[in-house]
Amino acid sequence: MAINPMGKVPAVKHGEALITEQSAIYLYLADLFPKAGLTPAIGDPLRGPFIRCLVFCGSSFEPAVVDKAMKREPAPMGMSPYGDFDTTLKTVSDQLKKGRRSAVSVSRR
Ligand SMILES: N[C@@H](CCC(=O)N[C@@H](CS)C(=O)NCC(=O)O)C(=O)O
Repeated sequence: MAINPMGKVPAVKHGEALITEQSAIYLYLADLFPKAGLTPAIGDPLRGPFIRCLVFCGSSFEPAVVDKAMKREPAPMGMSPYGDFDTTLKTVSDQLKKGRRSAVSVSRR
């Protein structure tokens, strides 16, 4: 709680900065250590798809999985941050099948 008042992990304290949210931590560390080559660099055609995947994790995948695990009805399609669980899972699954060097594409059932 002293590090993250929300009581959630992961959390990183770096100097005065508090960074929470997995995606933010990954980006922060990659930017901090650019020579490690942890992410596609700015200007790399894979940078956009990479950021999309990263943000998708927190904004869509995580809420979809938690709603499913808790057996909660998702919000109506037009109001749900992820649409529906099956589409969200298919988007991840299709990308994994394509491999790491291919750009992410939107998939619809
Ligand atoms: N959206 C957050 C999720 C953080 C989260 O839910 N962390 C869980 C572990 S996976 C946690 O700290 N649970 C302990 C608790 O809430 O007491 C992220 O991406 O980092």
